[in-house]
Amino acid sequence: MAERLLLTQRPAWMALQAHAARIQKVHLRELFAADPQRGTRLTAEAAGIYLDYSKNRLTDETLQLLFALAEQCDLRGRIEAMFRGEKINITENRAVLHTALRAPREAVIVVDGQNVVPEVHAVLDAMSAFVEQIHSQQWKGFTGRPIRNIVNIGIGGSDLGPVMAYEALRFYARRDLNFRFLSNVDGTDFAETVRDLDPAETLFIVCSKTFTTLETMTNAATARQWLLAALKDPASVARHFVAVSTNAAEVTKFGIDPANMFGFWDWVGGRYSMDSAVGLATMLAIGPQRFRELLAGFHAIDEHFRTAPFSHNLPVLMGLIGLWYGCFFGAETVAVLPYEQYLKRFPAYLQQLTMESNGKRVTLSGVDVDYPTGRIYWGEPGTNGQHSFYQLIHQGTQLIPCDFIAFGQSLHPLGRHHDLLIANVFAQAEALAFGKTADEVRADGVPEWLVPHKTFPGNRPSNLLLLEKLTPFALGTLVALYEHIVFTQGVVWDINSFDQWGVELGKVLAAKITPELEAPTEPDLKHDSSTNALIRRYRRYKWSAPPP
Ligand code: G6Q
Repeated sequence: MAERLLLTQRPAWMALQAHAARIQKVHLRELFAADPQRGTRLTAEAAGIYLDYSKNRLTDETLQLLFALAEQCDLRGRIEAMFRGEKINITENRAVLHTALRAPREAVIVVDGQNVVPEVHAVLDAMSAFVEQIHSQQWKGFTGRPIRNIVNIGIGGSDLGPVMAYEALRFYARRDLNFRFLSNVDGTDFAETVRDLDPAETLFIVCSKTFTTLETMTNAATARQWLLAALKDPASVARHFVAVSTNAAEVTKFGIDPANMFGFWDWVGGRYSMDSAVGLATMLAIGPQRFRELLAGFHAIDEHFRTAPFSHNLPVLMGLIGLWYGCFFGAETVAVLPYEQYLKRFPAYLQQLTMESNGKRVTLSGVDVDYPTGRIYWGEPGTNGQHSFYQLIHQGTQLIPCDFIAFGQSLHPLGRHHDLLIANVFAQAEALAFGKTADEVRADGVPEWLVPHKTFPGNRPSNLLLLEKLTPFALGTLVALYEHIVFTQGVVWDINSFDQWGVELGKVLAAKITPELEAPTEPDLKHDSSTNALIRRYRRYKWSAPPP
């Protein structure tokens, strides 16, 4: 184990600081001019992902220093600790073993003296059997009708993964089943989700690790009422609800047959769970075989992350390059820009994965950090974003490193569409890196007063991930890539990427405020003056509303 120094006292960190002062003055134009091979040399490839990181503001020396920093932070040892099932989530005293969810049947991963891999495969087998029953229509609704609608009720990690994967893999999804994802406690979400559904043909998956989450349990209870209003018999619940959870007692209390509960374990964090039973909706959509291909994609990147030298290791490279901008260039955000319409929910998924994991301000030993940690992830699919926020990335005052994601083959090859799409992603990365100088603008005959407006400074960094085709396997590789980027950065920052205490306070306060909104007469309010006034105004609006 490396000596435990504060990050900013590590020799590589200090060297990077001095080095950054030099690199900040260098333009990507100069770096490319100095090395004609740069565009092929600064690339890496694994599990079908080709990463071009040449358009980043770095040199070989930068990379060496970043690798040295990773070594000094014992990244190698920490990777092994995670894969071995050590309880690296120290604030919750838990192992972090999402990698076990995609381990092959014969693998052995021991947690608390027990090999967890057989359990993982037992759940996958149970999920597969259930999916076959729905697909073959052996499983029928209470009135004997086949299931045509699947509604996943969950939130956060029990929603964002399933919905992202469903959208991403829709090309492979059964079109005879209608999938909906209900998450928000806002009644509008429930109303719009079920408005055109027939209860007799609808199956709800109540997806909640704890089975106590306010939003999910509120929606599940409303769904239960909705079903019973139509089918009248409490026995119908067992035919129209299944659960994904670790809490068998609460599942049974709800009326779900425990035989129809698909379990997972406390060593799977919510935002790392889309490849566990939380993926039941995904498996229902794409079938067990393709779900296993998805898992194989995850596993391929796991193996790569665990074994490849840092210099060729995609998550390590991307994690360290991201950290380089966050810590040494003041970059506060990262744009993730998939040029693939099916990945439209991928940035939203990554927001939770990255920001809930690395939005931390104390080290593992509880000391305040004196360097920036988790950055803001955001993005939209291209080319749409080009007609909206790219302006700021090209000519604004902030440095926004971009991750572009593109595929060599379209799932819908229509005329010139795909060439046009891909020409745009390559063009954007090129324009960001090299820009357009004032002289180049003048050479176009632009009048002098307009030149500053039409000049592109360039030197705006990006990674480009190019894959052959969006398949379940490819999606698995992409998600695992970002999971391990998060891990790499969390290790260097010396933070716990696997807890989320920051979501608790709001929950506690909301539980206090709810009865204050519901009380028939105004209660004694003891909040701050702003919160008190807002509660009073809400109560006025609420009680003045006409009855529904
Ligand atoms: C994820 C978080 C959080 C969690 C949701 C849902 O890492 O822990 O987003 O997934 O709060 O929790 P349940 O699955 O327990 O309902």
